[in-house]
Amino acid sequence: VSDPNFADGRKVIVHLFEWKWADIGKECQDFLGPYGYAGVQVSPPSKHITADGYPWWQRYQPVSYSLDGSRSGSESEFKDMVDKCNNVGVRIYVDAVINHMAADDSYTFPDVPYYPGNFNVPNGRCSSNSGGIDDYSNPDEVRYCNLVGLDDIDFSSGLSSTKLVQDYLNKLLGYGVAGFRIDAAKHMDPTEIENIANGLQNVFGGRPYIYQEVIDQGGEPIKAAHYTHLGDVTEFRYCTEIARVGRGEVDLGYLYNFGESWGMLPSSQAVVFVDNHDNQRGHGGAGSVVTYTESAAYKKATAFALAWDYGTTRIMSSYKFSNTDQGPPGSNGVTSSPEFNSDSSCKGDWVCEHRWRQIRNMVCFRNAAGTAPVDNWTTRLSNLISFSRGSKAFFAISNEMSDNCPWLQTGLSGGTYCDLISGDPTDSGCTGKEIEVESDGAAQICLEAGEDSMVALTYKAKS
Ligand code: LM2
Repeated sequence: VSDPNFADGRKVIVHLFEWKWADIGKECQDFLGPYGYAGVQVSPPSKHITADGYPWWQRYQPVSYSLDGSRSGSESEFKDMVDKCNNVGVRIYVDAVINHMAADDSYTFPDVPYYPGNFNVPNGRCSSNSGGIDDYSNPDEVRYCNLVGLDDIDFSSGLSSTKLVQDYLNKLLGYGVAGFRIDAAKHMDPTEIENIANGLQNVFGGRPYIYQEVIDQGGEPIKAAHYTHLGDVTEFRYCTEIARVGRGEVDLGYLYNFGESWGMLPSSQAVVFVDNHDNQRGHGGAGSVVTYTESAAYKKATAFALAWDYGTTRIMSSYKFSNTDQGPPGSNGVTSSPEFNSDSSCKGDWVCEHRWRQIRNMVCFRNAAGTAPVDNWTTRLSNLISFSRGSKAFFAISNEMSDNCPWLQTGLSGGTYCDLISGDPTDSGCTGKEIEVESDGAAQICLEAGEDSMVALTYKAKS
């Protein structure tokens, strides 16, 4: 359950939020495969409600387990996407909304079918007066009452989980999906998730990858750690800390033990991200996160996240929005396809953080670093640090107000390397900075103050 089923050498998932299946298949072939992305988290594929103004959150209100009737496309388009992506070594992870169906007073979803007897509120399992979650200090209420009015499924009898597993999750696995983000896992009993997970068929010769969305900022009785025996768990405390790194609000020197010793989950169980589709727009446990709108801080936070050896990393790929309900680019609820500039960035309202050079090259960095541990940690000035990943890769970052050119130990073998932050390696050299590493691994690294004040080298990008 904790093996992401990545193809060899790949490490990073991107959430292509609200992208259409056909566009994702193409993106796998044209971009994600070639640049070494490991997987895509796709928006919920089940049939969903439509609401006034076609907000993005329609997708979190399923009305059946049919794969026809989602804004991202049809069942056949979904299958085609999975095939295309798998063929280029990119896995698909489905955002599985399984805790609930849509908000509907009838508790009746004939296409599943589910009737009132399939839901916790009509079955008397919810103890709050309102039928909603009023008290987050009461775990039963969090799990058996309706989250923001959404009809909360009763999995206690096995009746509902059989339908869910057979008609939806196993069907997706049969199409070659590699695993699931379990939406609202905090709102489900771990034993109920376990029963569901046990019913899943194998994929890629092993168990499907499960990562559970548990928003645990501390202070509530339900903890992220209550779910780690079932699979990986999202680590939301990471978002707050990494935002401070990007914005220069924490001395970088403190990061030498960033991870579990900061009160977060063990690295092998954590799924980490700078922001997600909820907290980037003030939903879902928001907090102070950094997003594409602060691009300088965002690039630094993401680069550090990808360089540092903690957690399984997921990159957010967003669309621009001016109000927090706004659905994806398009009109009348029909999503548009992304279009690309000649520098490969996205046009218009698709942000495509995953295509930003600094971010896509740091995905290559993480792949190159592999399992090599952090080594050669150096603090020069309180806001200039560097470290290597064994002898595979080297990263330096500065939040200093001045330019600095220290000599640093890179851990790399001698030679000329292309910096992956300022440019790309080419057949004849580098489009960005070239860095000379001496035979003893030392190099003079210049970090100019301001945006992109980082240097990233890997053994693969020698010029
Ligand atoms: C999640 N994780 O646990 C998702 O990441 C999050 O995006 C989902 O909420 C939530 N759980 C349920 O799957 C989103 C959105 C909510 C929205 C719901 C359902 O953040 O604002 O709620 O999806 O569409 C909306 C309205 C809310 C209303 C509800 C029911 O905003 O005011 O509640 O629909 O009609 C009365």
